[in-house]
Amino acid sequence: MRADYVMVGGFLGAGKTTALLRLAEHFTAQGRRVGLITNDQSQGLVDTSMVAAKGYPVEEITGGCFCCRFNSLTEASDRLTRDARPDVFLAEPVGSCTDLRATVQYPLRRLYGDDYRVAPLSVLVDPKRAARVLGLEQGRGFSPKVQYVYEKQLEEADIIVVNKSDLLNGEERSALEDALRRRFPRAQVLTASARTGANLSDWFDRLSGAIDTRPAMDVDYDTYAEGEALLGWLNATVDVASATSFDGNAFLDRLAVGVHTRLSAKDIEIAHFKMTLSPDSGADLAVLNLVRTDARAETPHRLAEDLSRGELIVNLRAEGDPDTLKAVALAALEETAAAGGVTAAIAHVEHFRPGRPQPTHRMAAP
Ligand SMILES: Nc1nc2c(ncn2[C@@H]2O[C@H](COP(=O)(O)OP(=O)(O)O)[C@@H](O)[C@H]2O)c(=O)[nH]1
Ligand SMILES: [Mg+2]
Repeated sequence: MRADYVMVGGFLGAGKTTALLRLAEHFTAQGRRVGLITNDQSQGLVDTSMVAAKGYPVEEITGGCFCCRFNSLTEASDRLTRDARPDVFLAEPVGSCTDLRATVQYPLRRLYGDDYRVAPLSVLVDPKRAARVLGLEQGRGFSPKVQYVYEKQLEEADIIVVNKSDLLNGEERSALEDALRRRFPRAQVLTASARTGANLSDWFDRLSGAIDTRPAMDVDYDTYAEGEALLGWLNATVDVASATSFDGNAFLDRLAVGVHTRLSAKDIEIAHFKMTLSPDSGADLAVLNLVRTDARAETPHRLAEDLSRGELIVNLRAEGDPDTLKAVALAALEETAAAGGVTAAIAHVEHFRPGRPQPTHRMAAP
């Protein structure tokens, strides 16, 4: 029996991890075994800790995207097979990556077609971000080379999923769908909400369909590399502790305000800023997300109780200099810790711009 291989792409903050967890629930309810693969340019991922907290088997591929670490992807699948024997793999590529059809989907099909049935490539979008990129709405956004990467992601999709339908009225929804269909005629377009579950069954059904075997798109790797490198990345893992117990939710909120205010003042566009705080005792997890500089922070998960010691993970991706992102995050952390009587010891921090993508394989046809 071949396992299904489902890849869910889309830009940073589109809702890939949320949607992957929905898919995992869906397949588990059908009695199937799932294995998840998260991916990032660096270690210490909020996504991995969120997926692991839900109890799903997960492998993390760090230090590069699937396309540049293709062998790590298949090795991770082999490890999952050994440990959990999944019959569905759910893989989330790095949100700043494109050309996945030529560098992952087609190579998987051609080289590992006996092991996997490769599902159509889904690309999720945040509706606000997409409306701005497509010129339907005015507002802050990314510079042209970052937008190039964004548009290339859409161009190669088998299925474009306009996510977060709960944020749209009927008119906005059809305007966005129409614009996407006009601009990307090869893609199936649908609107759903990974958060509320609305219309997800339509997406799930389409995943069992065939992939479009069109020739891979043209990509200007210089523009792609420059666009990707305009995005700064910062990851930090921090041990937080206090002699008396403290309110972890308030701590995260205050830290987010500190980072957000400073980035706004510097006119830096946030792609995705996410944090988790997990107390050392118990299995609870607080999550905070912010997906645009002019949006509000969201907290899909809160801690039920105060904590005295825990681990904070900060993942920030924004169109700005990594040194600035680090300085901003550390200043906000210091301020928040001091105000709350909390000590914050940095266990790991890294900040960088992604290097030039150099795919292991590139196949123009399936
Ligand atoms: N309103 C709304 N928010 C969503 C939905 N799906 C995801 N989000 C939020 O979007 C943010 C980014 O989600 P995440 O899954 O981490 O995105 P990723 O970077 O693409 O993996 C988080 O705050 C999610 O809670 C949705 O359907 N509706
Ligand atoms: Mg994610």
